[in-house]
Amino acid sequence: MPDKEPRNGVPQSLIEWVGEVCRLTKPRDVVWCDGSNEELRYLVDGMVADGALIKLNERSYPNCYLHRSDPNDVARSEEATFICTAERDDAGPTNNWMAPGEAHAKLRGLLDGCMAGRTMYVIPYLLGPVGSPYSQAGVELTDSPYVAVNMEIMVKVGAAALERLKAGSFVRGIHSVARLDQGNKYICHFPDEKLIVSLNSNYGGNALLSKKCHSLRLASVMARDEGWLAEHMLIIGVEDPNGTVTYVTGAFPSASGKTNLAMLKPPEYMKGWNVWAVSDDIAWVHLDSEGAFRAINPESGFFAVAPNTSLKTNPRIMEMVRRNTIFTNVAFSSDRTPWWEGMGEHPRKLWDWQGKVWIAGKSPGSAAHPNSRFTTSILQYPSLSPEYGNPNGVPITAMIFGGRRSELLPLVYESFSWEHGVLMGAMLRVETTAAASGEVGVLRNDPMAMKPFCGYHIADYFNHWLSFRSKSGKLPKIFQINPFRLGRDGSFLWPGYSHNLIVLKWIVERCRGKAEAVETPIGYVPTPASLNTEGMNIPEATLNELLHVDKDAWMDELESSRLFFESLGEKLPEALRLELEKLMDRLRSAA
Ligand code: GTP
Ligand code: SPV
Ligand code: MN
Repeated sequence: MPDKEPRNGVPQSLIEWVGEVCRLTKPRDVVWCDGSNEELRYLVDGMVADGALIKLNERSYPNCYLHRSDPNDVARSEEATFICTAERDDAGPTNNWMAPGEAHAKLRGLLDGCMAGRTMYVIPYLLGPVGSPYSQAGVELTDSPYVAVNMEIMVKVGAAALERLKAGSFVRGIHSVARLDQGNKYICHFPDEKLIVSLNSNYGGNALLSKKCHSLRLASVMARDEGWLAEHMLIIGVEDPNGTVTYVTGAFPSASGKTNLAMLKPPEYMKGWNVWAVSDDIAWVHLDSEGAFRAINPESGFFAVAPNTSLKTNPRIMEMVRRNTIFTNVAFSSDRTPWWEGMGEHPRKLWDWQGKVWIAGKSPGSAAHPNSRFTTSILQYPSLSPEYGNPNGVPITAMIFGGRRSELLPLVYESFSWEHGVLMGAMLRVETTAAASGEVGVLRNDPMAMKPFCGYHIADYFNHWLSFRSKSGKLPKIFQINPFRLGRDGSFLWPGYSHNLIVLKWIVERCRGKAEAVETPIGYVPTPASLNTEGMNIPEATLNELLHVDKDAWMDELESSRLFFESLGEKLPEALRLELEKLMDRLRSAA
């Protein structure tokens, strides 16, 4: 049985706040989570008993469960996400804004009695390695046992968190499933109060408040004020055959390949190389005393996309999710083996993500939801970096921007300078995915893959990035990659997944002053020979197409970036405007 009372040593400030929220939301009882295995067992068993989780096949998927969310609650809801700052301009043109007074009034009405008849879980959590100067504490109060069990996998719940929050301030999160009323869905952030309130959703980033809400939206504001970066980035260590490990971060928008790159299994033809995962989604990047970039992963688990994960595309993920995993919105077969599109063979008959019978070739739509996901502890990942728990983080040599782009962007290229790299990130324009509600495949500006996650004015954020020029003597090199180019027949030109290690190798070698490149107007593009594609059998013409710089198409792209920058108003840094002009000039003189 979990604790119904706070244990000795829980700070008074937390006890008082929990009391305050209880008086407002009126739960039937309160559970103080300690993050123990027994507690997780108890919560999971309770959810199986009441049908919120379905136990999967114990032989093939031991201790694995399926959760089906409400069909209207299957992705992040950007339209319901608000930054609540005193001035509208502090949230900037890429965020929804609400005045704090108005937001509090509205939320108070909705919170009143919203947990009646339910249990409220108090979840103290630590983000980042134990003992790290960069770690942070938070507490989420939620009436969702689904959120509680996911949080116990995603972050460090319990003693380590209480220890940290005794020592200082902490982020407060209030979450209620309420009545899943779509018209009253709000995910509100109050940076000045370090407070998050999320109502009427039970899905992923809307409800697991440690993830995008704390680690990115609120943390990005703290990072601006304190001189560091909170980014939507994976962190990996790329090991070469000599055993040297180079640490790299990568910012790609939602459902655009972060988890798969972080968990890449080297192809047969790259003996001696390996990729070690530190993070698959979020990086907190601080400067050390020498001015070098050091990155930690605030999270302790994965909440990652299921579709297209298979033994072929990513055997390491497949191995990892075969035990102790919670699946959300996948399909399963009659023996309760999970299935999703792109996994491979399946029986003719399945139960789809809503629990309806699904017959291959007959039933409409997909069996698994396109944004179906799995939640697994990072400690279960077979190629977890030994540096994952290093309180000082890992030293970053290169930063990559990327995204889903069926045309234009080459497979990989390198920026000329820090400022040019910041421009690359700021210009990121990519196709939307099923990770957020709304249309899929629409091109939109998603600077640094942070459009939905930057908690303040995006032009100030660009300025913050530029400011590292003078703060650091060891700036990482900046690259852009795009494994999603399509050919005329609509199929991917680049096989991606494990083969992306060829691209990582080029990046690592560029950082060491090796690997050849041609100087083009947009940056350094690999020579075909420098990519070492011998092992993978790619036609020469395809490789040339993947590396081609279409100057006219780039001029159109720059025009669209110019308009986007203009829409940001006066705060746009002059240095960025200049970089864009320089890029235009280079393209013009090359044409
Ligand atoms: P979030 O967790 O939403 O932030 O997504 P993510 O950026 O971690 O993306 P993820 O690695 O989960 O990939 C999203 C989808 O793209 C999955 O269906 C992957 O199988 C697919 N994908 C990932 N990498 C590649 C690649 O190199 N090529 C192709 N064609 N598809 C890929
Ligand atoms: C994303 O959308 O970028 C995700 C999934 O990683 S969620 O946790 O829902 O934000
Ligand atoms: Mn991911």
